[in-house]
Amino acid sequence: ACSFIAAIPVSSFTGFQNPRRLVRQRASSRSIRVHKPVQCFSTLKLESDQTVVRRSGNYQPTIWDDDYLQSLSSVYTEEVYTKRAELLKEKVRDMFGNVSEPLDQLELIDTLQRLGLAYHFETEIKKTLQNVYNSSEDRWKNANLHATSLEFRLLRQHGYDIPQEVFTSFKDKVGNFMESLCDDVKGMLSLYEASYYGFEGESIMEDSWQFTTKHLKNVENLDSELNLSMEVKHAIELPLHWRDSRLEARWFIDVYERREDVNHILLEFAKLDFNIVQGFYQQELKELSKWWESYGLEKKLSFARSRLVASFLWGMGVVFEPRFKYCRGIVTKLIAVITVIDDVYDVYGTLPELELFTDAVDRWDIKTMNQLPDYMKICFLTIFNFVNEMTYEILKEKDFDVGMNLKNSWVRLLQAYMVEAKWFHSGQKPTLEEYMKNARTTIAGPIVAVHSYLAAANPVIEKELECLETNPADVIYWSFKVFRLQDDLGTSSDEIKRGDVPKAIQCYMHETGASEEVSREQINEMNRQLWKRVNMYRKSETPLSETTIEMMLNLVRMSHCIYLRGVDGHGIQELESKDLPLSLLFEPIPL
Ligand code: LA6
Ligand code: MN
Ligand code: MN
Ligand code: MN
Repeated sequence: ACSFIAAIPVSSFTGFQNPRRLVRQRASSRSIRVHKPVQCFSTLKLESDQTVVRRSGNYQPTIWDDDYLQSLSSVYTEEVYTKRAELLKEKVRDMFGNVSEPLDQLELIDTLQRLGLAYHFETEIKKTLQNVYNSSEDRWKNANLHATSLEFRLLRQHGYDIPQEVFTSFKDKVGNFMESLCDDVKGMLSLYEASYYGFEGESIMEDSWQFTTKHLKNVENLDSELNLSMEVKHAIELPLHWRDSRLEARWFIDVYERREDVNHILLEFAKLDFNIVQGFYQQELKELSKWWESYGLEKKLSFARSRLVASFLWGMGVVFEPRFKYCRGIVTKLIAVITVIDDVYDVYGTLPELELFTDAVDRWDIKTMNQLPDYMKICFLTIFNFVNEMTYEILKEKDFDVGMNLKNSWVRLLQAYMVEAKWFHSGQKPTLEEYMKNARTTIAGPIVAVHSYLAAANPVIEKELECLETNPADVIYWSFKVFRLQDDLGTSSDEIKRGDVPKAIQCYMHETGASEEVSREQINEMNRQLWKRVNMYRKSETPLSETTIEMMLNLVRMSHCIYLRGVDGHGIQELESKDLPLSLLFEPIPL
């Protein structure tokens, strides 16, 4: 029975001999799971007659099961609707020729972006912004706060060099923003949104944020202007720069409809396009759900989360455009699998098992799979098959072998999971810095980066791939820290109750003696500062294309939305967490 050991170096003498079949448990059981004794080698701390006490995340089964997903149907992918949408699209395209005032042009672009329609008019938007940029010299002396702020925001968003000094004309002699601006709520709101495009060290931008935040919080309850006060509330909750664009579209379409100056062509097109895209998503979800069912993890590994629909939201967050269906599917599958594997490392697996598993994935050989307990064989094969399936598809499509790139990105994730598992099982408490260094990998940003890049890029550029794998450019590096901090804000309360390593909030509390509430505020503030750095590095020299960077920032934006208000919108499916799938994926907008 020991023969396979000979081939394995001493460092991996962590194998179980002839693992027994696991006792299957139901997800609904809340009791601690006690399994049959597992026999192991003496190098392990476990004695052969010791029982393994397993924990459970007490997660609920998915509320969006395969039966539900297969029952979805949308009329909007039918030709009557897609034809009508094409017609409306041409009418909107004409609008670019019919607006000549720069402010009107900028507002058209902003409205299209917020309605979720900008992706249809990339060329027109680029051209218009270039014109605005070329002719803006004099207008910076403009006294219109809204116009200046909107222009600043859109130009920075699209990569133009615009100095913060455009706002000096709104400051008094001592350098403070003029108090009279506070009456102009629309202008203040625009300045507030613009302030999120600031770079590290830009004091005027920081002042704009301080100034507008303070005053907008006071005007949240303007009774006279319901729409405007709703917009203020919405912006204070999360600025545009950090919002997922689909979610914003769904919200903004309703707001736009109530505006006095609503353009009915834009409105109709926005609703129709939203519903058509939603119809495509539903078709994709049906296919993905069949795939997920074929693995059967929900039944086999009932201690773990089965979260296909939530995973799809992340995929949609990374790339929402219909033409990126493949990439969206890959991200969905990847995150659904990671969510299960994460539960194995955080909750269910014993330390020796986890070492064995990490090692098995590193070896990437089904011959070494037999040393794993049954439940881990299933995990191993899920990863193995998923990676091979994707490798095959990319080889077929792009003549490029990405097998080892994908596998290695998994190994890096699992090794980082291992670091956390060792901390947890030894009771060792990392410092915030130590924790974050590792946690930017365990949040899965790096592995999503490799998979989504390989799925979307054509051709694959080796230098870009290498940059994502080994030496993450600053813009990505810092943004994944935001991603991690967002997850910790949303999930760590339950994680700590369940038993886990101290997450960012607890490390911070531990180090500074601050209360949880203060620590949470500080972490939010860290995120705001991190975004400034991200904004700054976004413009620096990097092998990464604008599209690649945008995909990764979109992932981070989705984390702001999924974990909004400190709620675990990925794992928990109650209350507002249900609203996201409902409003984005399942319920069309009434026309
Ligand atoms: C978050 O769960 C989760 F499911 C992950 C797999 C993280 C990766 C990314 C997503 C969802 P949890 P942990 C895009 O909060 O253990 O358990 O890293 O992740 O904090
Ligand atoms: Mn976890
Ligand atoms: Mn984890
Ligand atoms: Mn977490």
